[in-house]
Amino acid sequence: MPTRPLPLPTPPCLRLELPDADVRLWPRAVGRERADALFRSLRASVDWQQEHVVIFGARRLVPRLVAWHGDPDTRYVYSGTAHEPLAWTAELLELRHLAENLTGHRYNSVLLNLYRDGRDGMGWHADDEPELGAEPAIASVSLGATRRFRLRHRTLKSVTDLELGHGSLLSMAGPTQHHYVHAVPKTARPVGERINLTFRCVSSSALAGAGALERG
Ligand SMILES: O=C(O)CCC(=O)C(=O)O
Repeated sequence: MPTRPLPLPTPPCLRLELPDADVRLWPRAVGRERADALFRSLRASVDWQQEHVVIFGARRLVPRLVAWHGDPDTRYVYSGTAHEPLAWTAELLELRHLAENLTGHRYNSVLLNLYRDGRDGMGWHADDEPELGAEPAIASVSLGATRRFRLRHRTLKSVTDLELGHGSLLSMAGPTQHHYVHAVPKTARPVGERINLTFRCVSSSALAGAGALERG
């Protein structure tokens, strides 16, 4: 009698008890060895770019390196320039598949951030650009050094801190982006490199006037 392959075990998921939010965390979505290999490969193969923003006329470097990949119609406009997506690679498709399977949402693009050390970070913002739709679903995969991720309720001002470790997946969906902002603070602690990938679903008909990368 033919045997069926056993279903792969689903990694454990924590649902955060937060008002006005749908936030779930899979601390070990990617196994250790695969996460090590993905980190090494993405670090070496991605075309990491140092972007800048102009704030009150002053040109400032964004404190991290970035790359934008996705379907051909998922271009982003920021800093006055339309950024065409780079093509999906095997590793990015593998992670997108994992993110879609675990979260139940579909993604057509991914923003990659490389935090070189504790001097790199991301300021408070929400992923609420119009092209992400009414209730944006974001799946955020972390590889490399553990960094603190802060979520702050816009009106209650309550702050929740998560430590996003190697191979973790954080899902933010439903009303989360309307009610919360989030940040990855810089740190004086010695900390190694970290790659974060935020999978998104960008509407092909809308272009952002100020996109996700214009963040301090
Ligand atoms: O690096 C992270 O964990 C967060 C990234 C993020 O907030 C973003 O790409 O909008």
